Amino acid sequence: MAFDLFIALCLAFLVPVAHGHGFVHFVANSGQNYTGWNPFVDPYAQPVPSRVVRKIPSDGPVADVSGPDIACNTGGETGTSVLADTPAGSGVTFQWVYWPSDHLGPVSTYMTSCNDDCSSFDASSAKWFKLDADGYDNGTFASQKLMDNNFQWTSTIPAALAPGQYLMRHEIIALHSTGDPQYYPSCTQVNVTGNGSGVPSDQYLVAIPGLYNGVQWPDIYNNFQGLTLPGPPVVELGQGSTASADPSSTAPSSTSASRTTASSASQTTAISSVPAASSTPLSSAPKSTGQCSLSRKRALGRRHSLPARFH
Ligand SMILES: *[C@@H]1O[C@H](CO)[C@@H](O)[C@H](O)[C@H]1NC(C)=O
Ligand SMILES: *[C@@H]1O[C@H](CO)[C@@H](O)[C@H](O)[C@H]1NC(C)=O
Ligand SMILES: *[C@@H]1O[C@H](CO)[C@@H](O)[C@H](O)[C@H]1NC(C)=O
Ligand SMILES: *[C@@H]1O[C@H](CO)[C@@H](O)[C@H](O)[C@H]1NC(C)=O
Ligand SMILES: [Cu+2]
Repeated sequence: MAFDLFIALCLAFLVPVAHGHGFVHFVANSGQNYTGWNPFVDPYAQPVPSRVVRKIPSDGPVADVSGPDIACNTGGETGTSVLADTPAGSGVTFQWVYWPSDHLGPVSTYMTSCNDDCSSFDASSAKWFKLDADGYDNGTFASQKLMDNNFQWTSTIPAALAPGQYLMRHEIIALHSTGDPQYYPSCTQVNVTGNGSGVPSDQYLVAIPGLYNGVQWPDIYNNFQGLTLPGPPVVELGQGSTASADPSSTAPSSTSASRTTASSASQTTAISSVPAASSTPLSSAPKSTGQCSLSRKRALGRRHSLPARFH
């Protein structure tokens, strides 16, 4: 049964459609617009280009929230040789090449220090702080907002952040397949400039993997009450200080908050050891891991001939 379905899905890839899922195609800051890592072009170029965006293998999702690939996408634990010089306090715009409108869900951007050298920094063991996270607001999913904004999402680097090398982890989560969330993380290497000395205190830090362990996303089609996003509050830096965690200022657990802010974020189990909920074979079969015998590249581009819940 499961095998027959798998074959059927593989055959369905033969029906041509226009698009895959999309990925971060450009990253623009106040000074420059950088080309991101294009998984369908860059690996085949001579020479292979160095991008400020770490490599991704495809435009498909990461499914395992407890493995290292959830940090910076598959293979993104390791760095590239270039960074985007970006002033503290300025915005960084992530430009997606495409996004399917039925892949509804949250958008968020986290950041972590590379400990002076992003090129050799293992993202999967990092502690991250949240710049922004948006789920569902007044009838609109964050993914839709991104699409409506010319497929762009802008996140602002805290003005007081100490200069140095950082990773910006920008992500869309697609919730169209109930019980089988799809994570599309992407990491950009930035060299933050400025005179700040701010270092986020522990209350703002979370491990990834860890952030999504045990998180149960709701069915967005039935009795949907809104989204509560996991993770710490949006980071706040004092006047260049490294103020230690103050328990009384910890944000309380929220209700069905749609937009996560410093005051409404839910303090979930940051580094829980609860394993990720296993997904059903039905919805996990066509994950974009190139498991069909077809060329992975071609299959990815054709996945969208299937109903949304199949990809
Ligand atoms: C970056 O450049 C690309 C290609 O020209 C363009 O499509 C995109 O809108 C630019 N992004 C920003 C934020 O300027
Ligand atoms: C909520 O959405 C409705 C319908 O689109 C719109 O008229 C209203 O202005 C929105 N409210 C806010 C606070 O954005
Ligand atoms: C980062 O920016 C600082 C300040 O402009 C500069 O001195 C340094 O060389 C940059 N580092 C890298 C690796 O580009
Ligand atoms: C950092 O401080 C120096 C010296 O005070 C100043 O010239 C420079 O403009 C400052 N840079 C920023 C980004 O504030
Ligand atoms: Cu899809």
